[in-house]
Order: sequence, then structure tokens, then C-alpha cells
Amino acid sequence: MMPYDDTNIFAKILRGEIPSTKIYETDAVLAIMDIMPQSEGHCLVIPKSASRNLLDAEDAALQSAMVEVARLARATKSAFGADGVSVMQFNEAAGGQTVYHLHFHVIPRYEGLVLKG
Ligand code: IU
Repeated sequence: MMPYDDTNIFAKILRGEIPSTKIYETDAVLAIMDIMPQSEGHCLVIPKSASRNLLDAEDAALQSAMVEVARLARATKSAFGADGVSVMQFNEAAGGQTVYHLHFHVIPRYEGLVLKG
């Protein structure tokens, strides 16, 4: 696996070098709205610690991140009046990953609406 590269876009967002739509922040994570949402309310939970994806992440980072993922799932479901929530996470190109800093998708889901392609 490639080593972590801190020139990725989420590292730049975490450093404040480029703007994002921030919705929530703790010492451990930043949550932002996804710029290409799969549904209304699609956001990303980005652990602040430097890991490429799930495959190199430390247990403590994963544990704290998942607590925040659940918090954002509840909040977005409520805020957007969704019927459900999908949590998604991709690892390496073959696994669908395009930005190489660990992140979790929180995607509100609506009865009768399929996700965009
Ligand atoms: P991935 O397949 O989990 O690596 O997808 C990355 C996600 O990051 C994808 O949903 C993009 O729309 C999203 N994103 C973003 O929100 N802001 C950006 O500047 C970039 C990607 I580049």
C-alpha cells in the first residue's frame, strides 16, 4: 500500500488551505458537506489523524471516528427529514477510493429515491 501523502485534498481542508462547508468539528474529526452529494444532506466525516484509509488507520482513530459517524447519521437524518441513512467507506482505487485520506460517507436516504450514479 502507498504511504500517506499529505498533499491530498482532505489534508489541505484540515489544514485550512482550501475552503469547505464545515458542519461539525471535534478534536478528532471534521465533518463537511460532500461537494458532489449522492443525496440531499450527504456529508463526510474526516478523522484528523493522518491515515490513508481503513487499512492503515489506528484503532483509537477508528473508534472515535465511528462515534462521530453515528452522531452525524442521527443529525443528518433529523435535519433533512430522511427515512434512513447509509454509511459508506472506500479503500484504495479498486475499492472505489478517490481521495486518499480516511473518510466516511454519511448519506441520508429517502423512501423511493435511488442514489445518483
Ligand atoms: P471516495 O470514493 O470516498 O474517496 O470519494 C471522495 C468523496 O469526496 C466524493 O464523494 C467527492 O464528491 C468528495 N469530495 C469533496 O467533498 N470535496 C472535494 O474537494 C473532493 C471530493 I476532490
